[in-house]
Amino acid sequence: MSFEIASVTALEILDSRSRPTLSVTVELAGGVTAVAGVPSGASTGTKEAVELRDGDPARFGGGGVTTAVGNVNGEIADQVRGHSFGSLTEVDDSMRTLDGTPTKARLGANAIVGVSMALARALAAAERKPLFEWLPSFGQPARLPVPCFNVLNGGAHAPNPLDFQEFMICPLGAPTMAEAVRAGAEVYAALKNRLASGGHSTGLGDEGGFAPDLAEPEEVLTLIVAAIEDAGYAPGPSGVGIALDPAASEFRTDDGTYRVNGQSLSSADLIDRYAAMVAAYPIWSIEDGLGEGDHDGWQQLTARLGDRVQLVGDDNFCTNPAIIAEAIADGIANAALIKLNQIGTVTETLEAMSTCFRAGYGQMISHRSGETPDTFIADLAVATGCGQIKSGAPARGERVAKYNRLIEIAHARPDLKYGRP
Ligand code: 2PG
Ligand code: MG
Repeated sequence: MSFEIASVTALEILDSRSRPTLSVTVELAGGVTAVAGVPSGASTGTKEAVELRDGDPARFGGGGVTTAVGNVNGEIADQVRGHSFGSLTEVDDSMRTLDGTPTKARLGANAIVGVSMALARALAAAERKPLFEWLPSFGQPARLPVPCFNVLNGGAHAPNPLDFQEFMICPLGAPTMAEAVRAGAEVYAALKNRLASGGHSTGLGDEGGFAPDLAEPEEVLTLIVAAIEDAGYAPGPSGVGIALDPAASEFRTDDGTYRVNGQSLSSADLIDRYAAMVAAYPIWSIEDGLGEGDHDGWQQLTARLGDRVQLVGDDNFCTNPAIIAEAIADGIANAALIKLNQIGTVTETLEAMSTCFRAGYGQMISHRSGETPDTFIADLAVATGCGQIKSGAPARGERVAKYNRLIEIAHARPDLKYGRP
């Protein structure tokens, strides 16, 4: 199918953390329009595609995105408007060529990914298909993903003393999408009660999880297991399991050791600690268990726990197909976190996922800690059949929007299976 783009425009809007981001609108020549909101991270990998910020201290402390907005309204619009294209990939490729850098640093990955997402949506609408039916897959049939609810926040996402960034509850054994979301909400409520009755704060972190003054990861895990039981679910694969994103790059020190609750740990110490946690708690997935540059540590972690636990690369992989291919060859991790804005186009995101799929690596679709109500990732998770998504707590509108979209998709397509493939 060929199509023509009539207009591409962008606006500076706010994300969930009150920082500027882009809203991008694409109009096709037939009159169909679609909008996308661009997400933004806080614990970023050094090899992520570049999020272009103005750096003008007089606006938003330097965080404005008017340059990126101007690039959409100017150079990108001039490049793509009025031409006939045969696919989304052709447009994505033409924006990459126009940018001319390997990291989308000139035009901004935030500008480019917004156009790519809005265009995908417009093309789906033009074909009168929901986005999840329009997005191409690469061999895995569409399915409803296990939602991984980040119920307790630390690290770069909360001002508490907790070094680990994310503690997620995952209703692995839920019979349906709706029941999975219900389990997430019920355990979240039970955890709130446990925290309150223990005299802890129930204030929230950036992703809607609680952010109490707890510092020891094991103490948090014990509380979460108790909350799962309080809510009437079985902790583990038949009920509700636990996934971690320690985001270890954030607490790795210059000398290569890891600082956890005031203690200095070597990579080997931290791996021992994870092994003990996996033995004591229903943990099935650990993301960024070690820091981005800790190549040897990652190999040891994979050799030690890779046959028992999903080990997800985020900061070290950056949704980059070439980096993921190298890591696969090096025996690092067994899954990748997938974030559209880490690489900057829908096409390359799908490429990263298919690279994983071909190597038998898992793929977990992810939001960013700075979000908008955009639900693109819910459709992406279903279309690609990857079976897992993390979008924060079952609270706060920008997080819940994704889970509610999954409930809608499940309702519209009762034939789709729920769970990991
Ligand atoms: C992560 C993400 C999302 P951020 O580390 O996985 O939870 O955080 O968007 O801040 O990089
Ligand atoms: Mg992460």
